[in-house]
Amino acid sequence: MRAYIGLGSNLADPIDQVKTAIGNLQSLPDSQLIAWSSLYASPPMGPQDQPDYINAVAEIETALSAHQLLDALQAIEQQQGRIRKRHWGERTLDLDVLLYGQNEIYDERLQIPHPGISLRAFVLYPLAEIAPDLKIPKAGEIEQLLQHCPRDGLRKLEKILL
Ligand code: A4P
Ligand code: MG
Repeated sequence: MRAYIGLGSNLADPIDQVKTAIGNLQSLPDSQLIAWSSLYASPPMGPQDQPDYINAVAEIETALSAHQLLDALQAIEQQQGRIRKRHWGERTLDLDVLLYGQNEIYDERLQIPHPGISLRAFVLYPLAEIAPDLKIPKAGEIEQLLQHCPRDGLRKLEKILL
């Protein structure tokens, strides 16, 4: 299954956190890292008294189920010293399953497509960088979504070399 992972960090050297996490995605079981976006910086969504975020999006091909993938991503969050302070607040590393093929999953552990995708510039722009022709279940063509999503201070940084 083709899946897209959103990465975000605003604590403990966020650029390094996101680079390390993309490296860790290379070691996911039964999966292959296909592509990853540039890094992006943006002001925080939510409480404003927290540092700016670094975000990126990665594309994988995986034989894991969506729930196995979530388990593996949460293990990476733990391994990188997961700190969460408050809702929409600062964190060392957040890994979200944005899309799992064209599947729609809504249960107590997973909401896919991730509900924030179509409104969050820090998800949509990096996602469009690596998948410009993507169609998002329920939301539509990514190109259309981008046209209705202001950049909100989003800045494209470097492309990471692994
Ligand atoms: N969960 C449900 N669906 C999913 C999914 N598709 N992918 C559940 C991953 N997890 C999913 O996660 C809580 C639970 O969500 C998980 O146990 C899983 O079962 P969490 O990471 O602890 O918390 P959260 O819901 O991600 O945190 P929160 O506080 O709701 O924040 P968001 O929505 O992730 O946003 N500003 C900028 N500029 N950039 C950012 O990346 N991120 C946040 C956090 C706030 N502001 C930001 C950014
Ligand atoms: Mg999350």
